Amino acid sequence: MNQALQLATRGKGCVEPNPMVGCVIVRDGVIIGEGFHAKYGGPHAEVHAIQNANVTDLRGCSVYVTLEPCSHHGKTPPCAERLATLRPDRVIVAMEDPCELVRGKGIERLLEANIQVSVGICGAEAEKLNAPYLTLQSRHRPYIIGKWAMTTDGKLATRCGESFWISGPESRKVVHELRSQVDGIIVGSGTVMADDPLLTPRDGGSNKIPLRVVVDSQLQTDPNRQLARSAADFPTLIWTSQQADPNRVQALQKLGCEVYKSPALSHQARLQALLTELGRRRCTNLLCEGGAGLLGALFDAQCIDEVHVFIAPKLFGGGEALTPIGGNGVSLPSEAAKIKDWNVNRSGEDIYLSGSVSYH
Ligand code: AOF
Ligand code: ZN
Repeated sequence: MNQALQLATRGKGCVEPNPMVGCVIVRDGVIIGEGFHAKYGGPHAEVHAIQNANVTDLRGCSVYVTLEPCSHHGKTPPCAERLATLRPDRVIVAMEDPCELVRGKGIERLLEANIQVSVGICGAEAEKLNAPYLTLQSRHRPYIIGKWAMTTDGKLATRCGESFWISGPESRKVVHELRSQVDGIIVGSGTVMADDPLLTPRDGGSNKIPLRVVVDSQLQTDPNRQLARSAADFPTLIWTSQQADPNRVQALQKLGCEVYKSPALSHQARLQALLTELGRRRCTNLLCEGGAGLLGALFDAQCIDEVHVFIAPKLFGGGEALTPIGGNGVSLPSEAAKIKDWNVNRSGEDIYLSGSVSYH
């Protein structure tokens, strides 16, 4: 199952909104076939593994698969049916597929065919691997990754708002890799005005073009910003309110931006409406690159699911200099959100920390 999980990760950034799935077929203690879901709309992991095994039936085999084999006709035919026909002795499943169309029906189909089924082997690892898929299925919103670079004294910028550069080139390369694996990148309008970012993956090695999203209640995004000027080539959604200046809406739309005037009245309600809309579009994972205001609003709504933080060996000082997460925050240390699965790495001169966030 560990080998199947390892294989599954190779679909990262290419299969969403589908889950990452890996499959290993074993006969007499020897691996005879392996496969993974490689591309959205393409064959499932089981199909690749069966093809790789190159056998006419699976009698005497154990099939290890990181997700319950599907039972429905989607873009591809049902894997459970295919396995039922090929008759392996045993199918070992890491976790049930929470997708409404499947949810236990794949396992049922295998049992019906008198195939032995075990569920839950490496279940926690499988759930961690597909946390974004699970978030989209259960909360109907994207899995949100907060990313920032800060000085050792926890500053995002100097007291004058200057931030180029905090992290080193190696860390900036990691960020481009992260960008190339997500479906969307979100920032607040303050970040667009202060940093004029392009928010596209470069040096990432993937062909994916994430949707760029700007949270901009006052519609401050100037049509001269790089983000607006490149909207014909890179999809851009600007999420604003009913107060938005119609002339500016028109200017941004002319450049290719999608401008959505949310009817919701409060900032929090508009943010929730945005996350719901992104979920509806099946945006599975969303990278938030700041600023402190947007990260704070997401944190207060308990919507930051994972963090990637670069700490540079520099000090800015300054009581007015911004720190990464604004908003209200918690009042007691005992109310702190906790970071699980803490990864601590070096990235050039910086320290690179990442982990998932738990609010309870
Ligand atoms: C599997 N094996 O490797 C994957 C599964 O539209 P389709 O046909 O590609 O089906 C997508 C759904 O199939 C997806 O939402 C999830 O429930 C399941 N994914 N199932 O047996 C796989 N990727
Ligand atoms: Zn399938």
